[in-house]
Amino acid sequence: MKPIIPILTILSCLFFACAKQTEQQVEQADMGYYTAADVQAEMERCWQAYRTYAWGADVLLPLSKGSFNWYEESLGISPFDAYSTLAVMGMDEEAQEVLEYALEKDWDQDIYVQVFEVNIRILGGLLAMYDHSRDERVLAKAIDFGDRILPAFNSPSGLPYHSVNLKTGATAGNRGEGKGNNINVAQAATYLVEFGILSYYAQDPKYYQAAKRASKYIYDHRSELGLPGDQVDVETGDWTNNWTHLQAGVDSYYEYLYKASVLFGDEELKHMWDTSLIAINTHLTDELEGRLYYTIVDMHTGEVKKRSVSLYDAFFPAMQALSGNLEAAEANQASWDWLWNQYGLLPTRYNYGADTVEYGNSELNPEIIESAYYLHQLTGEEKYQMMLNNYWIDLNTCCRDSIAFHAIQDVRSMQPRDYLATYFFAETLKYFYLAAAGDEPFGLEEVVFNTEAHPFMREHFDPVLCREYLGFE
Ligand code: DMJ
Repeated sequence: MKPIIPILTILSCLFFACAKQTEQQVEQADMGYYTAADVQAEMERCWQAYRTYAWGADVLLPLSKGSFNWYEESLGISPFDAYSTLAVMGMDEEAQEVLEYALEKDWDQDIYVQVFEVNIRILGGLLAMYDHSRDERVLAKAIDFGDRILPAFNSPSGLPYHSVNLKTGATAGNRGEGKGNNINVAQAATYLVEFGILSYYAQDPKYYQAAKRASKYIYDHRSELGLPGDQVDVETGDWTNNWTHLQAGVDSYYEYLYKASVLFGDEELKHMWDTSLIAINTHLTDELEGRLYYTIVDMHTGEVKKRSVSLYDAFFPAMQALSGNLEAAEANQASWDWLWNQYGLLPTRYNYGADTVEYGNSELNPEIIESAYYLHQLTGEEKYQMMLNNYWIDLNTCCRDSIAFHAIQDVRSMQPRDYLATYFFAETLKYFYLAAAGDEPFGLEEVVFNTEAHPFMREHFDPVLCREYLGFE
């Protein structure tokens, strides 16, 4: 393995510079907006709660002051998700403690884990830890983890099985839900960013090649309208559902076509994104009462199947803004903002056709905040700061408890749920913080976030070396 250029270490320290009260932040406080320091104080409080009540477990249960693990044994997901936020906020001691925890973590666990989830949270978290710390031992851990999940891609189609055993490499379908070899498109094709970064740092194309084969499979099997289905069987390679959308279950497939093209300069992915966006704009847009939605249609006919959206779909204005479609991004974000203001949080699923809440739970999700952050950065308009401030106040009103934040069972009753999702550390607090911090740790143009908001500095990826290490033309 060739040594990494030392200047990167310096750059990375600069990008993750300590939080301090800038002029901009003093101004924000004067205007009554929340500040980066407010968010950092909440990160400190919540992280302390995790350390006190759940250290080593996957998830903090803030109301019972307990913990929860996704599987029979803990994967320690919260620390992996928290590291990059601790680093961005300049919480160096806490970040170092997590780094040392990561170095001790033994992945030789005889458990089946969801490949999609551990890729974005654990591998993504480890790679961001390496991107920041340049500690070669962290890279070794990331390679070890990557090698343990790579066997998931040994299917006839090249699409990953739903789950893989971390110790043996044996694969399994989505047994919990009795869906056999069925996976959704996001589970099939959200690997380009992490596997590309791993290939780059390990100087071994095998990871990126596996990820790209999976993404290309989904793209190449798109319908005559240019749209993928939303469920696929990894053994037969056939679609098992003709519905298509950009919502939960598909979302990050699209996200990674664009983000990986930006980070690595892979033009083929850029073409895939461009053609996909045309199909999305042609067939998925739906307007009702002056609001713009991206709906659910039949992949072959374009017939609308259901006028319903999930809060996860609020990632899309960020993608539209990032890829230069500001007008559509602003219109889309306005719809999400309207929905937020109906309830004071977003419900998990809302049927805009019937104006009814389908799933009322709300889980501290980041997407609407992420999009407001992108729009604020890219337009500079104060209305996005006001929007973010509104979300910050509502979240604090509905979800803040004595030790941290918790989910909500139903936005209509605001009954609390005893759960603090790991992405709250990785994403929700980070996007709030960055939106208020301005360009202090880094500007949006300098960074690409994986879908779990783990940041990677674009300058760290040399376009010529990307071709060599990732193995694309
Ligand atoms: C996160 O784990 C990731 O952003 C994922 O892509 C889908 N959304 C959740 C949080 O809502």
